[in-house]
Amino acid sequence: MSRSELRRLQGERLVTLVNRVYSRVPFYRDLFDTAGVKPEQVRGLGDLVGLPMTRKRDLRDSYPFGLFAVPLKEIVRIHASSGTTGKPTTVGYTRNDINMWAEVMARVLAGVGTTDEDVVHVAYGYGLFTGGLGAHYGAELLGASVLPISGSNTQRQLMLMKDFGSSVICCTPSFMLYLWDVSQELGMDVTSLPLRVGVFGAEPWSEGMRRDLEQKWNIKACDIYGLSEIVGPGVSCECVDAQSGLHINEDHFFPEIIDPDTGKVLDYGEQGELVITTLTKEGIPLIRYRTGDITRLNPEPCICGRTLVRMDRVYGRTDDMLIIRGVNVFPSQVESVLLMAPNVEPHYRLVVSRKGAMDMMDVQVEISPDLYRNVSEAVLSLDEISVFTEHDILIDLKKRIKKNIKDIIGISVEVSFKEPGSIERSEGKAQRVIDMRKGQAADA
Ligand code: DLL
Repeated sequence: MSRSELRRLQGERLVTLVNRVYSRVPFYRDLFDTAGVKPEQVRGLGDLVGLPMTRKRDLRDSYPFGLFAVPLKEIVRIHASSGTTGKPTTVGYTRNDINMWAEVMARVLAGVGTTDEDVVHVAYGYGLFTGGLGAHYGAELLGASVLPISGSNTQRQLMLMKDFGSSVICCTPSFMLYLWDVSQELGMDVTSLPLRVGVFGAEPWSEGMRRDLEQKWNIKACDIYGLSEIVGPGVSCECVDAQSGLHINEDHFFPEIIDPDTGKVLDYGEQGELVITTLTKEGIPLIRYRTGDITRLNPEPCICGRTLVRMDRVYGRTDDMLIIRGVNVFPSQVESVLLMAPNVEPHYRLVVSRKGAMDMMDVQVEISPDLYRNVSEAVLSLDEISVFTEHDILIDLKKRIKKNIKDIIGISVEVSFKEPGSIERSEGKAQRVIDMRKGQAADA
């Protein structure tokens, strides 16, 4: 579809959406009335910018079903976020919503080269989390043979991958790393598996991590993005031809980028917070929903021929952004720098604390098994630290990583090396940050 045709379609859908939510959802009626917006004033896409925005707290405040635009009778599926910080957020899907979701997921899987000849290994978690079922329905709609293995059970995953000839895998990038670790322990040569492509998302990851996964597994690694509030996975995804930006399924999810502090809409190319309007969703339509995710948009045509706007890989969430001595830092930026260094593994965590008024960050990263063997002769554990810290190779490596972080991100950090395998592996979304400042008084 040309961009002008697409714009017309988006405009028509927006007008229908605004009228529907105003007449059906008391929350939106109040929101619009308070903002002084009448639905009949919205005649096309140009009027979107005048509409009020919505946020995660609106979903929380209306827990569990307050934002639903249809009676429960028409809802055929309910998903919910984990709700680690308070009440979960609930999302309900009508049958049409499930069909739309399957369609966008089928589209993105086709975009990474999946066909009905593939065995699609779905290792995202099945359950209230949207990853598993989202990928499942899309792959099934394409006619692929779907393996609904879900997360965990790493050894079994590897066995089935080999026996069933999985050719496409869907999971978090951190789980893919974990699978690789286990394959090495088992002495498996994963590069000779039929696996061709990985569809990785649900957490931030870097270009360095992409290169690492592609090389370890001999596959193409594509980035997929989504959030449960909007639909789940399938809001956007890279195509395998370019692997350069994630095509947003704009006919269903209209993107804007705003300055997170002022709310001002930014131009294409400018970095800011992604805001999405669901143009076709029935169960729980969202208008100008602030995702909290930082990215930017690129409308240039892609070599793959798709005309859908592309977003950059998500650098991180506004609420995961660390402020270290006044500098904004996303964990994925640290990951990029770590992956440039030789002899360290992509297993890391960032421990943030406060000493007096100073924020401190300790970058804890595993060294490679080879280096570990070299420096320890495979006997001592890194806890018996002096041998290691005084080892020339490690001293040099530490200096180099610290300098790169200082040069590229602009902060001074501590770096601690950890024994291979000692940092907890993740079967879902990796937990990269331990922020101890929350419990620490400024003068502690
Ligand atoms: O993570 C949906 C999903 C499942 C996406 C499988 C991709 C693959 P939630 O649990 O609601 O939904 O978490 C959504 O995860 O706002 C982002 O902050 C983050 N996120 C998702 N995909 C990516 C990605 C699913 N590719 C939140 N890169 C979002 C960076 C991502 N962050």
